[in-house]
Amino acid sequence: MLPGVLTLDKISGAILGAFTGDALGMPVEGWSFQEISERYGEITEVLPGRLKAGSYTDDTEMMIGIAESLLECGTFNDRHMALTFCRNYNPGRGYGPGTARVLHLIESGTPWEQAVKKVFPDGSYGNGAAMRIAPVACLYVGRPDELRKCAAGSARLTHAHPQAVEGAVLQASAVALALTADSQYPLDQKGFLRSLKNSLSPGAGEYREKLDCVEKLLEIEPTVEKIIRELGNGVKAIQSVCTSIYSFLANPGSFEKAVIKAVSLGGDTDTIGSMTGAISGAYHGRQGIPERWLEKLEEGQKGRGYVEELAAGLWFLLSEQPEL
Ligand code: AR6
Ligand code: MG
Repeated sequence: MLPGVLTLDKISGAILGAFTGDALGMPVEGWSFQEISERYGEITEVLPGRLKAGSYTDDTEMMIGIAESLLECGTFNDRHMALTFCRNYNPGRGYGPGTARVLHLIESGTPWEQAVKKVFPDGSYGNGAAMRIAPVACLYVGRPDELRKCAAGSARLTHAHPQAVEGAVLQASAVALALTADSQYPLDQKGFLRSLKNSLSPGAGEYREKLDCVEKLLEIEPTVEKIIRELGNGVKAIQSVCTSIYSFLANPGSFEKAVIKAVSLGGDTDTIGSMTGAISGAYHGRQGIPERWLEKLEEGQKGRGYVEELAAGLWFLLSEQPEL
């Protein structure tokens, strides 16, 4: 039996929410909070930038790869998922330089276990493994051990650093928790954070500290500068996963507000927008995503319609899983 509150609308919300946040943040990736504030105030519409309005970046392209591989194999298969990332790779989407190199190495025949250590000997600590993780949360919601195994396994294909791996597990856990929370009732933010802390591995001290910081920030009305200073807005997983969790928890009543606030922090806007969108979309469902944003998302071969089909496929696969 699936948790009663879980619906196709919530699964679609997580997947399309990630896509929407990515597209909203794309035009201002790398801008500072001040630059965004001076030019736009806040980013409230899906705008053109480096790519056409509504285009997704590497975040969504890699999320599509995770969903495709899970659906094709019915479960996590490391080699298959790594090759799916390579098959989908489009450099125009703006991949992190480390991830691009790992994918080139795998494409030219290097096993992923070796490729991932050739680029950074200790592995990448970027947020590239966390940004793409929503499909794992959708498939393993309510199964924390399997969720951790799959999230960590998928992360290690390109990001071997423990901070990137733990960040991916934490982001997956946040999306899974949001999927099982009923948005008809007020969100228990403290309970949400407690569950997340309980899901951390014993070695994840830095993330524990960041989540403590999230809890303190929720008790005050911090300036944007304080949020950025304490949680970060950068490309490292440790500088962005908890920022996204905070953006959701500080704005639990509205997908729109959570994602606008996340993107307007500046820095790695597409990825922080995408991770916030996945959590908030899982909570509010597809129906919580503004229609005017959904209408702008790119169509085409692997565009919005295709991503919606992937969400429906995950929902079907989830409902076929043995009883929880
Ligand atoms: N040692 C030194 N520098 C590192 C290390 C390390 N172990 N790990 C990461 N860096 P990358 P991502 C630095 O390339 O995580 C895209 O826009 C290094 O400068 O693995 O896939 C995505 O959308 C490296 O290039 O990328 C995300 O927003 C950078 O961190 C973002 O980039 C990012 O790591 C990160 O994507
Ligand atoms: Mg990106």
